[in-house]
Amino acid sequence: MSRPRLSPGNIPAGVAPIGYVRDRTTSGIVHLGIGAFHRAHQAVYTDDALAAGDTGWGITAVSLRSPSTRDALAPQDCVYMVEERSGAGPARRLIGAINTVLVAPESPERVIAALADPAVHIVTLTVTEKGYYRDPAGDGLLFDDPAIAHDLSGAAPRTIFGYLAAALDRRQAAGSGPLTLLSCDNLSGNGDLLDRLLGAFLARRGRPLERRWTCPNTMVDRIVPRTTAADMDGAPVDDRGLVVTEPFRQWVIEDRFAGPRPRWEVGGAQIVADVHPFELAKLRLLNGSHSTLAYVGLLLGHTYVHQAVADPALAALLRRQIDGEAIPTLAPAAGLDYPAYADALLRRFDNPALPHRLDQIAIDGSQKIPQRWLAAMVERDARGLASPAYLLSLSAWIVHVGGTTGRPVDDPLADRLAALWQGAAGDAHAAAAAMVDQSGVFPAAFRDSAALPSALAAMLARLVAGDPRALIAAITA
Ligand code: CS2
Repeated sequence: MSRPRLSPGNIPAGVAPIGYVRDRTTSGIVHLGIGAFHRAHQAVYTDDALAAGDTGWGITAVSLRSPSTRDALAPQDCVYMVEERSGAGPARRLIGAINTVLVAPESPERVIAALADPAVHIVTLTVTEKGYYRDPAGDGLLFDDPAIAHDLSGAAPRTIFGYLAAALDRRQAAGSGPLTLLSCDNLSGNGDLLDRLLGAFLARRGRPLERRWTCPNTMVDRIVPRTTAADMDGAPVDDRGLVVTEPFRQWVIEDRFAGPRPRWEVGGAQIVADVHPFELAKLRLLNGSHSTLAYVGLLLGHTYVHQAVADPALAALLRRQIDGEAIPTLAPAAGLDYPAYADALLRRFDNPALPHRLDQIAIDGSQKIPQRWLAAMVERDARGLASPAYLLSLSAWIVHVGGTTGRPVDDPLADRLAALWQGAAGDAHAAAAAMVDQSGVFPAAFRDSAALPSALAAMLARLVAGDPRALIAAITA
């Protein structure tokens, strides 16, 4: 039997309602990349600001690829539930911050017009690591990528760079106010990176612009697994926009706005002078651990994060990587207690009420591991320190992308990585060397290190030759 559809007029009992009159809000933010993470993170902080009276900060959200989110949200007037899961049971809340969803490939012009609207002061982005078209090893813009080449030709945009450039052109021509471009993706120095890549795009395009934008760095954190059919079936109403998440959320934003902003701090956002230490801790401790759990956990036969962290061998490996290898790369910073942070995040991972699939985290590893593992490894190497736990994580990634586990590999470099593995014809040393030198994932400091490539080859050889559990035991002994 079909259940009633969620809408502003049909809110089930027990769901916290919207705390403001939606009809009185207007859009001051355009968000690029409306996935579950945005709906469970920035949209929630924005909802809190709207409820506090900042009514000019509704969100016009943009799907850069598929119409599915728009098709899910539009029939329910763009409201949806955020369901927080913990041992205490679910807590549900209605979010009304999103006013409309545009599907970029259907109407590029509407997206550019929204970005150019003088009432819009902020563009937030969650386009995932690969949405930045950066060379993972070197951080430059991938000019050879067909999508970037297409956008440089001046045709209707496909990438964030084409859209932002078109909007900045129009804003300059109309004398509209400056824009804050807020990257909310898990990249090191995400704002600086966006600024650099956008600058490279504009320079190559050859039509200079007066610089009327800023790109503050941000650290975003909330675990948001992909919503499943079972999640939707368990909800008290038919909500096609449902997102499930943990109670925890954190947003640290560099105080470098180009113009006005909503009071996101009423929802708990931290507006600070320097985001870097927060960002590094989050990438290396949380995301770095996630990727280890994903690749090693899948190898050991696990499906979910909460199962993987409950495996004593994997927990020991993670502790070794966190305490023995990652934390020593983090400089002391005011307000950051790394051991306490690590303990708290291991408790967050251990949340059976929020099944988080390891294969979801394993997606796009080529775009993730440079900032999650490799940067710490090369820093350690420069100090003469070995990183056996990282080397094992990396070996598990190579085995995964080699395609030998029978699992599909979802990664923009999947074909290249599989070919490198196959070219090595079962020789682990050759496979490691090919990955390091030819994948385009490893930074020069790794490739040129006297120790790292051979140490990786030796670890990969041990992993493919024997029992992974015995290898973990040897490393963590
Ligand atoms: C995860 C992140 O999928 C992944 O790669 O590591 O999405 C992680 O859940 C979030 O960054 C948590 O804030």
